[in-house]
Amino acid sequence: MISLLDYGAGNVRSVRNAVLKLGHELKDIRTPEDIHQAEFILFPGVGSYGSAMQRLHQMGFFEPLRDYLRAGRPFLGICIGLQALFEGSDESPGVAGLGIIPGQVRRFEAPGLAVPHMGWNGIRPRYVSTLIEGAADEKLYFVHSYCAVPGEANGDWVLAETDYGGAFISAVRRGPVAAVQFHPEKSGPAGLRLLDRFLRSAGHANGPDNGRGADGAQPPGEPTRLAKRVIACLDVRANDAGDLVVTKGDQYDVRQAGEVRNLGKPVDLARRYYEEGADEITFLNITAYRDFPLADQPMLEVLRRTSENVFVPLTIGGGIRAFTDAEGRYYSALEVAAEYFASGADKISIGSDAVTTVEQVLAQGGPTGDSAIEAIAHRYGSQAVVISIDPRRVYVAGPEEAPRHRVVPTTTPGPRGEGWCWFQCTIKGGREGRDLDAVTLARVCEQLGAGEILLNSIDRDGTGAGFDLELIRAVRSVVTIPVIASSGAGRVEHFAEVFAATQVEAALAAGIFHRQEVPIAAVKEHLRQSGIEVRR
Ligand code: 1PR
Repeated sequence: MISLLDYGAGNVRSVRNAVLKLGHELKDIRTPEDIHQAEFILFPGVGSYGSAMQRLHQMGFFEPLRDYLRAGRPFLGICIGLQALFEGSDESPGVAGLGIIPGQVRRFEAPGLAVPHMGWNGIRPRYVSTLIEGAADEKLYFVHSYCAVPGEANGDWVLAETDYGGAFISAVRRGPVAAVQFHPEKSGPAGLRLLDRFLRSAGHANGPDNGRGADGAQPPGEPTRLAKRVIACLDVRANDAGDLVVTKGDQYDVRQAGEVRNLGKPVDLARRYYEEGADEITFLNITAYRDFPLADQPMLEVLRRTSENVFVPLTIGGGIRAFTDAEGRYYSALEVAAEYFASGADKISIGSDAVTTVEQVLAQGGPTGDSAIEAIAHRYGSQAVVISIDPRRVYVAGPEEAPRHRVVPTTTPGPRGEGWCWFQCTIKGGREGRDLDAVTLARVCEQLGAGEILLNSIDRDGTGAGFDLELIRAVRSVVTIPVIASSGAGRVEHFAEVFAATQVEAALAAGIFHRQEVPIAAVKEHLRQSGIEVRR
C-alpha cells in the first residue's frame, strides 16, 4: 500500500491518477501516526520550499517524516519532495529542510538560461540501476527554478544527474529512500514506467534492486539537452446548443456561417494529442471573460477527466480573476485558480486580468501586491503561472508615432506601406484593444512573478502563414522566463523556423492539429531532422 503525503497545495491529482492507473493501492496520510504506520511514502512536493516545510510543521508531519527517513524506510519524493531531503534552499532562506542529505538547494543561474528549467530533459545515471534502466534514452518532464548540485558530501546519494547550465541532481537514492527532481506522473509513458519501478521497489527493500552494492558505476554519459516543446492547444467554449466544444477561429473569429465551429470534444481530443506525442496540452476557455468560470463546472469536469488518462502537463486559461457572483459572494483569483489546480491543472494561464494588472502597476509606479499573478505565484510557484497575451499589430510610420510603446521595424509593411509596428495588448478575446504593448506586458508580468509567456498573435491566428517572428523576438528579448510561440503554424517548417530564428522554448498550434493536416509526429520528425532537440 502506498501512502500519499498531500499537504494540500497544487496539483497532486495527476500523481494520484498515475499511481491508480498503474494498479497500486493508495491511501492518504492524515495524521502523524499514519507516517509511522506507512509501508511506502510518496511525497509529491509542490509550491515553494518554504511553504512546503511550513505545511509539514503545521500538520505535525515534519519530525515523524524525518524519523521515517532516518530509519531508511521506503520513500519516493518528487520535485520539492527531493529538495526537501536537503538541509535548506536558497528559495526560502532560514527555513530548515529535512536534512537527510547534506547540502543546500540553489537557484539556477547562468547567462542566457531561461528559468524555470521547464520542459523535457534527459538524465545521466551515475551507476547502473534497474530502477532507471532505459531512462537515459528518454526525456522526462522537469519544472523548477531551484536545484540540488552534486558534491562530495552528497555523492553517495546521487543516482542520476541532468544538465542545464551545469549539472544538477535529478535522482537520489539510498536503499529504499529515493527521490526525483522530474515529474514521472507528467512524463508520459516513460515516466509511468519509471514511477511503477520505484513504487514496486518497495517490496524488495533488501533485494538486488535496492542497494547500490548490486549496481555498477557507470561512465558519465553525454550532457543531457532540454527539448523544445510542441504544444497542442484546445480553444473551448459552449456552442449555441450549450455543448462544450473545441473550436478554432481565424484571427479569433470562431463562427462560420453564424455557427460556432465544432472541431471535437475536449477530453477526446486531449487524449488523442497525448497519444500522438504532444509535450503539453493547453485548454483555453475562450468565453470565460464574460462568465464566472467556477459556475462552468463542465470545464472543471473536462480537466478532471483529461487528467485520468493524459500524463503530460495541462494548462488551463480563461477567466482567472477575482469575481463577485450573482448572490454577491466574492471569489479571489486564487480561489478560482485553486479549483483548477485541484481538478488537474498544472499551470493556469491569465489573459485579460494580466493586462489590467499591468495597467495598474504602470499607473501607480509599482506592484499592487494583491494581483492574481502575485497571489497565485506566491502560493503555487511561478512555474504555475502562464501569461497568455493576445496582441494585434498597430502599424506606424516610425517610432516617433508611438513614443510610449516598443516599436519595431517590420518586413511585412502595413496597409499604407508603414515600415514599423507595435504589438497592442487586447482583452476579452481580442474584442478590446488597450494602450499597452505586449513587450511591456511580458516584462512587467515577469517582475510580478509569472513563470511563462504564451504569446499569441491575432494577426496570424488561424492563417497558417507561420509564427510572427518579429513579435516573438521582441518579447523574448525582454524576459528570462520561457516563451511559447503561438498562432499561425501551417506547416512543419514553421516550427523549425521559429526555433531556429528565435530563442523560444516551445511552439503551440491548434488548427493544423485539429483538422489533422499535420500530425504532431511529423512536426517532431522534421525538427529532429533539422537538428533541433525534441522528445521522441
Ligand atoms: O482573458 O484570462 O479570460 O483568457 C481568455 C483566453 O482565451 C486567452 O488566453 C485568449 O488567448 C483566449 N481566447 C479568447 N478568445 C479567443 C478566440 O479565439 N476568439 N483564443 C481566444 C485564443 C489563440 C491560440 C490559438 C493559437 C493557435 N486562441 O491559443 O490556439 O492562435 O492557433 P493556430 O495554430 O490555429 O493558428 P482570459
